[in-house]
Amino acid sequence: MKEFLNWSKRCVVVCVLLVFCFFWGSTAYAVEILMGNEGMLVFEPCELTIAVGDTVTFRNNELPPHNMMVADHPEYSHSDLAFAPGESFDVTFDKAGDYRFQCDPHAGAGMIGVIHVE
Ligand SMILES: [Cu+2]
Repeated sequence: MKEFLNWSKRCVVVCVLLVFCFFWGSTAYAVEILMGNEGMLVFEPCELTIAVGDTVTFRNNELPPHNMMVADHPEYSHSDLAFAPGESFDVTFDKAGDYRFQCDPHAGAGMIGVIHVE
């Protein structure tokens, strides 16, 4: 009997995890890209793949000011420079494509990235 209870408890845990994973996987998820990281003028991560409709949060981390300009896509760009630590802005990508972006003040230092929207 005790063994049966243990087994049924495990079953409940597995079921809860499965339900959790199902809902987690089905919601549009939010991703964060840090601007400036570990003393480097970089986007971290500088490449990622998201689904159509997903929102990316760009957050000031180190060495501001930063902005985020998407080549040929002013509608996704954020030209205003973020100065304050932790300052952030959200960009929702509602069309599939590969979007190359850069931080205008630091593009020459390699602060560039690409987002693949599938
Ligand atoms: Cu920058």
